[in-house]
Amino acid sequence: MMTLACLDTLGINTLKDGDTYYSVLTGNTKLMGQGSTFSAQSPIDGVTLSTFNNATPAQLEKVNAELKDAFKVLRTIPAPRRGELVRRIGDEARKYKNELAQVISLEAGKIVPEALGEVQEWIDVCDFAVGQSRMLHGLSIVSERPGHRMMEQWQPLGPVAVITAFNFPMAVWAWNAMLGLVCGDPILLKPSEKAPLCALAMYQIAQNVLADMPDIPKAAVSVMIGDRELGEAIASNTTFPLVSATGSTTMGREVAKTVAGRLGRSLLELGGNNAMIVSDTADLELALRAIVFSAAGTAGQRCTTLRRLITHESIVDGLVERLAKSYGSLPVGNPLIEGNLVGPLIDEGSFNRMQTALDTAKKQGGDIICGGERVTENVPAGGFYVRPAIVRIAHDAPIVHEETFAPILYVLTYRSFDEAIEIQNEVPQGLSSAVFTESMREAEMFMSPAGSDCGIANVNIGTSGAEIGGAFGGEKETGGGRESGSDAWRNYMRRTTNTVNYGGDLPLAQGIVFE
Ligand code: UN1
Repeated sequence: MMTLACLDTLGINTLKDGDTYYSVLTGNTKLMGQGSTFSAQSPIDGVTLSTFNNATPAQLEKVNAELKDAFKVLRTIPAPRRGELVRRIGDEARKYKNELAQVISLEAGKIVPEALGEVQEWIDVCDFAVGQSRMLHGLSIVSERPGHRMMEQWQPLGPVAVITAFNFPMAVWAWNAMLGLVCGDPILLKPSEKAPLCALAMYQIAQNVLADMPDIPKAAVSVMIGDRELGEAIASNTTFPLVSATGSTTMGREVAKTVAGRLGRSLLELGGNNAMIVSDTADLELALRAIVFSAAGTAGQRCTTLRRLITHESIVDGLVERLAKSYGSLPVGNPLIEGNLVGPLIDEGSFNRMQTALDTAKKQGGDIICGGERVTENVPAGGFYVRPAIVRIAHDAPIVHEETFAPILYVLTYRSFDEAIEIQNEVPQGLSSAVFTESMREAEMFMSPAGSDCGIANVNIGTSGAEIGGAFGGEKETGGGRESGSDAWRNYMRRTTNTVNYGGDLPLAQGIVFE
């Protein structure tokens, strides 16, 4: 593929021996994995981009020793200095934005504007984290006892493991790592096996900066590339007080159980089944644009992708007709070619799951309005390109309650706004949601305690494309975690409550007399 030059520019090609890349990277140590060999293919054309050996649980032990040593140093470095590290990493990400985006496109199949947007999330969260590095505030609290005062401090937590998915290979690491670093935690990344070069690119950028900051331990930014066995070893290891995992609900359930078994903390961002309510009062021009980006963008492979359109029955026919027209003109093809808006699915398995979901929808009474078929003309051979699908179906058809990680939009109808909210909330997932309405009552109702039960509830914008400044994540099977903005930094710290006696007496709390 002609764009592989980005790997040279980013220095990723130095991270290999022969044709095989290193799987264990701690800044001090570069090792081949000792497990089985695997290779990662580009979803664009199926061509092999990289070959690795899986890192093993035994190798994790060695890395953990380095992470623990790194933590001892990192926790004592003033937080603004750790912010300086993140600021410089952000500068490098700015400098290599195009090359980084290319690696995302190659491995995840994103169209270039969306890949650039993902790198921008990394850059933005760096800025956010740099500011936060001077604002790791605790409270000061009045004491009930004379001559005492109380305060809270936020302390570094320890090494944090970050397990990521293929679809946001840079942004999700960055949300966790940039904040974790300013909080004083070394970060071990276990990336998706479908996007290992993205991990190497981020590692290399961070190590270039660390080379210039000798007071900061290099293992603060570490990577291990491995399979499920490595993931399990990480989840069960007490080295990591926090495991942050993004991916399927099935994976999250396993991680959560294992981490909870040792009473560690997990930060989960799992499946979504995101809905938009389109009211009969909605501005349909705005709604249409939002629907197409949210449902067909990223080929339906965002956890925030719009999957259920809950439409007022009086407007559904016209809306579906206009949507089908927009879908018909969506350029599907090579994501590296300007103008294409829908790139490939990640792999054949994903294509098969989409086909199965469409067959199931038909069996459950669904009517496929358009799309779903494989596109083979004017696309690179070896990639799995599809036309995004629109399916009219009942809101309670079982398939509608599942997340299929592909561009299928289920169109459902409602009569009363209360019913719309009930439909919105009736699925097991709870990530993102939206309403299009010009009615202030409906908008406020949607955001009220009796409204959407999701972590994200938007008005007159789509379900996907959240800014980094907000806390990102969702409820129910989405896992309950919040990452990125707002006060998500607290996940990466431990809170201490300090009570200080500056008096000459020793009064006990609650007025207890013990003498
Ligand atoms: C994901 O798909 O895992 O809100 C994250 C969005 C992006 C992040 C998606 N900022 O769509």
